Amino acid sequence: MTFELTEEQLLIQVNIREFSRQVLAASAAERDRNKQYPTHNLKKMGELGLMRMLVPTEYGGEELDTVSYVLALTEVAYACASTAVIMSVHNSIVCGSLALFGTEIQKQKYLRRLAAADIIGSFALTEPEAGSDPSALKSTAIRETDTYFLNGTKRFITGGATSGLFIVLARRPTSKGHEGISAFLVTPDMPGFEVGHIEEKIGLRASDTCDLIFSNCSIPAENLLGREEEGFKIAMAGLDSGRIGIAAQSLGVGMAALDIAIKYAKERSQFGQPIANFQGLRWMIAEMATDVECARLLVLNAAAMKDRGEQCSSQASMAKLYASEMANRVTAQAVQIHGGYGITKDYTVERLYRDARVFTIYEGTSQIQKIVISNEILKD
Ligand code: COS
Repeated sequence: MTFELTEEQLLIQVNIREFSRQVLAASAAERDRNKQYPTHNLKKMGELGLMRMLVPTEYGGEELDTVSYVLALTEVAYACASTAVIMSVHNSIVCGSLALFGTEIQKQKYLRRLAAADIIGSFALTEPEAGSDPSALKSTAIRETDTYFLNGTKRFITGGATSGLFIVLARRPTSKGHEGISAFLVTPDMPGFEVGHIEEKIGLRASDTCDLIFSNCSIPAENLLGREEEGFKIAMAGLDSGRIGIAAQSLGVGMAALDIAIKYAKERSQFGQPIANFQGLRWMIAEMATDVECARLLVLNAAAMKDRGEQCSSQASMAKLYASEMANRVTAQAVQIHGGYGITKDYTVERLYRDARVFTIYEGTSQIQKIVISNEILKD
């Protein structure tokens, strides 16, 4: 399987590579240390069009293809994984779901602002007792005339304390399972919205992860996204796109770890010669490069299928499964190649290793991806 990129796609890749390595990479270590949200960099990314890549031009977007998008997202992740997850959720799930399911009024009101990066979008599905099984969510939405009243707690919400728009999933009180779940567009100024506990995390420390608490939060009825009780499918479709995004993020981190490990192996001498001369390390580097290349092909394949309008849930899950596991293997090997230095804050691989850890967990664990893939393969 080879991929021939168009001139436009190559140009996007080169330009975003230059921007990411010059601008985003420069402050990534400091932001990781200080848990500092990349407000400034997101503004610059907005100016470059990175926060509206998939939005139709009629709402101020770039209307680019998914392949271009994953190329750009990979470059951003190469430089800063925290920034990449914000870019991924905003573009893949939030802008994508609004473009697909939003009303004209919702698109004019919210999609335009998201496209301009005036506000960043977040996705609020997970709850304390509904992670891998989102059909167990307990948050409720009750309609009274023109208002929905939302009650419940969302957990592990990327951008919970910083985003300006949330897609929130909640259910009709008496409903069970996939039934009765609806999606809502919620802004932090709506009465009854509160940011709860902010997590102290191992990695992706420059992107906040929070509880959101809804106490009779009043949402105008016009902020229902899609049809009533269509929420589970909206969330699943959003996650199909989201998983391609997280796969691209994982690829970027894996590529960075590989490049840094190669450079170090050539510079570091032991036994009177560069450690890159030793077969033990050469084979490790060969395996890491092969791993990265496999992930790259799966990511591009899933993105290209999406661009062709093909059903790609399974390929999105394959890309996410493989790339996220790859990022964990490759960052661990990069730390190993660095020896003792690899576990110190002075070396970038230490941050990459920590950042990669969540990739096999969020937007569906590796085990969930295997359910999606096997269900597709084994269906009648
Ligand atoms: N796109 C659109 N609709 C989808 C879909 C998709 N990718 N996947 C499932 N659906 C629909 C099904 O067609 C089905 O609809 P009908 O009832 O009309 O037939 C409905 O959703 C239920 O599907 P299914 O029975 O497959 O749901 P399950 O509860 O068995 O769950 C998994 C399926 C495990 C795949 C799902 O729960 C999942 O993705 N879990 C992980 C959630 C996750 O990623 N959490 C992380 C938090 S988000 S950061």
